[in-house]
Amino acid sequence: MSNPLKPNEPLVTHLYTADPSAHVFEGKLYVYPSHDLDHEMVSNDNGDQYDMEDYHILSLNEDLTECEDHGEVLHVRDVPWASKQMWAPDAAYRNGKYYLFFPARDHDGIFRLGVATSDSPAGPFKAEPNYIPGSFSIDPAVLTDDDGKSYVFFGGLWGGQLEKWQTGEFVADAEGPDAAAPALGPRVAELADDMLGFKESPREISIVDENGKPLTAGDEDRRYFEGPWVHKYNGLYYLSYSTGSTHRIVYATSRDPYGPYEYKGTILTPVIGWTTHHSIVQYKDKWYLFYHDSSLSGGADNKRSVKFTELFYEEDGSIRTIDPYPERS
Ligand code: FUB
Repeated sequence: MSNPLKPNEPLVTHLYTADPSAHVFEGKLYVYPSHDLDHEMVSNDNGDQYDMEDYHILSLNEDLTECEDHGEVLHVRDVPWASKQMWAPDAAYRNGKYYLFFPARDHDGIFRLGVATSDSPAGPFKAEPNYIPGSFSIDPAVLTDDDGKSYVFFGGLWGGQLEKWQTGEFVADAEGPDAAAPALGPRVAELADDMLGFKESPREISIVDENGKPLTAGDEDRRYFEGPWVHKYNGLYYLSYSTGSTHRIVYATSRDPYGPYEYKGTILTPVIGWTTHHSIVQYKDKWYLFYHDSSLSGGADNKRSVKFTELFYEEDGSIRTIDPYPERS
């Protein structure tokens, strides 16, 4: 199916899509989104309303004016370890194979990260029988660095269960740190050469202010919530993420993929709908932000649509803040 595309408009309207991870594979721009189902759910802080079951892959034509839906490429029924909630995925390429990384609840209701493989960037993907050993929480995002090493960044608060892993074990009733304490950071681990596991125990990333002080858990305008994405620009690592309860996409930079990352500012101001989730990709000589909002569904938190817009760097490497509704200003 294809639609004429305009920036800041849904890529597709025949499905609800969210959490876009955009990559250029084989010269083409692919988008790996979540697939929101068109059903009525009660919204709560546990994220029960995000009851997704499968993934579709989208790709854009050369001048980014048409979008193709490659159909269902993986369903939860074909993932032996998973029970429900196929949340934000990402994709990567290595040694002639494509890898789809995705979170889902296991049969004990605990979020884990899984991986599925394909010979084509458009799928279909076949899931590994077990989740990645040592994995937890949600929102995997993979960066393959210039030296060929691949890292997965992940983690999300509240429904994403990151608070429950502060001791290294799952503690069902654990709560987040006090407001004045350092906020929880996303996790990062180098991936094994076969991309099917971690090469090391995940490490927590520290996000600090301009004085090197860790952002606190009470600093909801800036602290990490979910949806990490790491890209490189002029040799610098840019970690961007959602602030959750304050609904922004913000970013921090570092000279080291493991951090610490220094907070820099806002990339995307709040969109319609509770969640905000994005990716950043270079295609030809331009940079793009892929994001979602709930405008097509009239504001339903669990019925979102993927959109894109151009992203600009200032001369000093900072990212210009994007208003998702420029026509309103
Ligand atoms: O789509 C389900 C969850 O909502 C994602 O995993 C989060 O990043 C948020 O967008």
